Amino acid sequence: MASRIQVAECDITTLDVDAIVNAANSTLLGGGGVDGSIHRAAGPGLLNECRLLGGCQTGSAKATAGHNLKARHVIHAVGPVWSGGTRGEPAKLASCYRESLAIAQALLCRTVAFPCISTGAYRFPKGLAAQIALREIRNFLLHSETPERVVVACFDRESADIYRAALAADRMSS
Ligand code: AR6
Repeated sequence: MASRIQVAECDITTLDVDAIVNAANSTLLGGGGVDGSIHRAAGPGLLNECRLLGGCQTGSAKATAGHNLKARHVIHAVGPVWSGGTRGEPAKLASCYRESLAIAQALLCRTVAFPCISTGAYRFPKGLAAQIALREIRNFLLHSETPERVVVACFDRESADIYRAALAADRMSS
């Protein structure tokens, strides 16, 4: 199972995968961080398409085309803002991963890349976010052959180290 999950330390916009997931906000109209990078790399067609989606609730996701990206699709997921963990943030983050994977499956994506949703501007603790992300990705792949491979695209060394350690522990125990 763990072999279908890979960690890459990279800019997610450069990846040649069927779909990349965006860490968006509920307007779906762009912003900073990975959202800003995806919109810059995809070009203005992405924003035009996003305008038609009518926003998206926290914990949910919606798909668009990839426009100028190598990826054919962008799945825009809206993670929770961390405010101490008592407002359902973990469940909402888990839901982002599940919904994004279900959309990727419906779009017949063989390869999907995720950023570390909510761990930047939205301040979700990185270790807890990684535990939730890996749990949801593993559970999904356990019950589905599609997508075949999921890449977690980490922008910083700290996040990549957290994911590599968690995956190594998973391999030891399986
Ligand atoms: N490739 C991969 N990961 C990236 C990239 C990139 N090019 N750029 C940043 N990251 P953030 P959030 C990492 O803040 O916390 C936006 O303004 C980053 O290091 O992008 O979900 C939206 O519009 C961090 O680990 O997203 C929302 O308003 C992770 O991506 C808000 O920020 C997420 O950081 C969403 O906040």
